[in-house]
Amino acid sequence: MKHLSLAELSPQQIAALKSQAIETPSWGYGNSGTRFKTFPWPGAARTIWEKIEDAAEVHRLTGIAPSVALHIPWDKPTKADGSDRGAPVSELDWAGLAKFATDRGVRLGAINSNTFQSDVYKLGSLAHPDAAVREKAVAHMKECCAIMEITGSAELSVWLADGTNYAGQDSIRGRKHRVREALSEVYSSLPSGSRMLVEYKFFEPAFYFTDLFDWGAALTHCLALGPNAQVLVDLGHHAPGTNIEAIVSFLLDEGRLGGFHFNARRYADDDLIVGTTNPYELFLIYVEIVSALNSEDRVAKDAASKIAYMIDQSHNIEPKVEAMVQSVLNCQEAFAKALLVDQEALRAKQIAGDVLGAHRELYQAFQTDVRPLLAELREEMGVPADPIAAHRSSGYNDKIASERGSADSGSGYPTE
Ligand code: PSV
Ligand code: MN
Repeated sequence: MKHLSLAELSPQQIAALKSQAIETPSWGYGNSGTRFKTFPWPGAARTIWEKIEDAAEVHRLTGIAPSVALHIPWDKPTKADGSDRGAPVSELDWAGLAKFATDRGVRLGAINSNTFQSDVYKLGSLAHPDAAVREKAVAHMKECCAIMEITGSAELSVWLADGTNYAGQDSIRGRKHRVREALSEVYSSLPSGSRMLVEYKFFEPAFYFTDLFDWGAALTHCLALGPNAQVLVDLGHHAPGTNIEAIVSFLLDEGRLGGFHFNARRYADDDLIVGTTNPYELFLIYVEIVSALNSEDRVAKDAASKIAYMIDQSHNIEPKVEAMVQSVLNCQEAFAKALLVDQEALRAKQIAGDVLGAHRELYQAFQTDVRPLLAELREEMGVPADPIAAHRSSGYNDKIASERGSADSGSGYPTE
């Protein structure tokens, strides 16, 4: 395997690596599990304050995880004494939470709405047949927009659990219209300069039909909503064998790739550490991004420069902070390898019809060992050359385990 040192990279490649930014999810730091069991992890974050502390630790170790995504209402900044429990979400101390984050070297990132845990959402949220339920869901999303105003968050990430279990259960076109109308209402409440990222998923929790079932459905809504509505690609939300890098390339070319939820899957929406099951896929996704960043095409280049790179993982048997550090590092390696692709040589081989030569241009970049150069890069950035080793020897895990203890086990996601 070919090794490279940092000195062999161009100043542009080094600058690109230094400015890489991956957002980590608050929900990846707390206990979460499968529908069968949640195994408590000693020291797992119990509150949004602790989640932010863990996110700050991941940034301290890697230097490229400067923001943390929030999920509402899971991440309400309620007071420790519980005196503001039940207060309207918009009246809570979001500014204080944002300051708590910046004091620790990170900032608040995307706001994720949650319209999938209330009993009223049994038949859907934005697609629900009852207008009163749709209004509740829209009101929640507008509340998320109000939070964004205070926290300065630039993205509202919308994922709907809406769908049906049986053919005939509801009108597919009727549901599409309801989703469109509700999304338009939310879109008009977006803080200026912010974006709505529309996430799709082909199944689960609904088993027959999902209202936002693929990138085509998400894109169609985004095109109707306006330029600030863009598609969010969660790597776990595709059928096996789907060519995700082609979706990425297509959306970039349309100027509608808003962001990613990085994770890895083997069978379904497994939410495993990104890059662990198919590192080649992750590399190929980054190849498409780098190609757009380097292209003359203004639309694709602009879209690529604004991508919100976010992780969406739930760790059920892994140590939370270490798992997140590993994910961030895997994204860094994939990006570094993609930057090594010789774009000119590749183009020349493509034009010449050199099928295997062109393929090898990509594959040799994938096969390069970028670990030594990334260790050098990290030293230049003032972070540990080996973040995993640094984390393991830092005592951080023991410290949080003794301070926070083991939360009660349970199952599934936290509730309101
Ligand atoms: C749904 O599976 C999803 O990917 C959405 O992004 C949610 O917001 C997130 O997971 C919750 O974990
Ligand atoms: Mn997701």
